[in-house]
Amino acid sequence: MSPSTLLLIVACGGSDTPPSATPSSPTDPAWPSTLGPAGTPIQQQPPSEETDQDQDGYASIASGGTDCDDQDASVNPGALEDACSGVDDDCDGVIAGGRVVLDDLDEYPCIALALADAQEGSTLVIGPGTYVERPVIETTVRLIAEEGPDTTILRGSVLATEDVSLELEGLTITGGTGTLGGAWTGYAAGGALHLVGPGSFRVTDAVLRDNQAEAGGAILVEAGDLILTGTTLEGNVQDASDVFLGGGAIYSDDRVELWDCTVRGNVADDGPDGIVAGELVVHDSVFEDHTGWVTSVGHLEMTDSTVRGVEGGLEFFSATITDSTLSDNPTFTLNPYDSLHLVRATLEDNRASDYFSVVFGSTVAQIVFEDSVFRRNTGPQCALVPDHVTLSEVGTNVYEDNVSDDGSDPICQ
Ligand SMILES: [Ca+2]
Ligand SMILES: [Ca+2]
Ligand SMILES: [Ca+2]
Repeated sequence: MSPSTLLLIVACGGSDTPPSATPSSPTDPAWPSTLGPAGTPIQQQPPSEETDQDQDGYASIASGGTDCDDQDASVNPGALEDACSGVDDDCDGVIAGGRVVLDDLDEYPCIALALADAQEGSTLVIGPGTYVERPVIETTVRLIAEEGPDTTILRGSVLATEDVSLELEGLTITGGTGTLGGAWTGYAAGGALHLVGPGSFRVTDAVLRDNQAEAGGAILVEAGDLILTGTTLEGNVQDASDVFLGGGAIYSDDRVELWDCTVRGNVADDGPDGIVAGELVVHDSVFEDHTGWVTSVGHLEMTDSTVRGVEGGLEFFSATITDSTLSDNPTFTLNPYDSLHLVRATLEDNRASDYFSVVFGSTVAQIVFEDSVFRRNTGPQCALVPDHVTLSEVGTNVYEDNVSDDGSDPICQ
């Protein structure tokens, strides 16, 4: 038997082939090559009515095909999985979604169906599972994943519409691509969370990872304060190149607070890779592994935090940085437009960019060093502080082994 004859028999479901070799659809990977000798097309035959009773183009598993429900044409390997259907739509053996309990009463297979019955102030308790959906929140609610972000995963973006506040806890959100809505007309905004507001927003013990949007890679806040606690923002991307936006992790015109958070490896197409905000308060948190500027904010208040592995720096109008360590940054500049107060801060092993000192100042900024430590920082000239800013020194500051390439004093005053 020649190979082409075998192909024809397989394609026609010949009786001398094993059931597992029976193809189910032209789009089924099991469908054999469509080219005969010398590349000539072979006439394909769809599954018979007997093997494909729901006529969705896929033969039933019982007949050797891949249709896991041959009585439902909406279920087949080519269908899109829908967490709200409660069945395995795409026949991959996994039912997306899980169990969502609304106000301790009713159960739903997905978040969106529970939201449809939610009242102002409702609580949705989300059970373990992978929820493939894009919930739209139109009334103030709490979303609580009791078993935490390791087992409770939302693949999609959340949109909280106008005047809605939101509390979200214990959830991983990944693979979101933002939503249209609010004032950001024309932009897919907030890869994981698009919060229109005005409202107040709390995100606790969550993981927002590998989301992507044109504005706010992980989170876009249009109006309202955002408080994140115990949350990781990692690998999110802002990717609109036609506007200067930044905010690979977060974009907000208002106040953002981070408590015990990690912000790691986010990317913006243009502008700061990490957080753009009107005001940013950072406690017990880490910024690391960014290949560009991490912040652009109005006022920055940082306490008990760490910045490391950054190629860029922190930009702000004014800042107070207290009891924090900024170290091992391959390219790093603290860049105040108005003022910077370092209190019990440690700056070690940072390399200023080609244009800046480690502490620079885009304008005639007022800079105060108080009881802080500066070791092994280097730069092209005036490695620590240039001469155009006003430096005040308070208490006991320690300077060791800071070196300018051109031999100039590390502090040019
Ligand atoms: Ca079928
Ligand atoms: Ca089917
Ligand atoms: Ca499935």
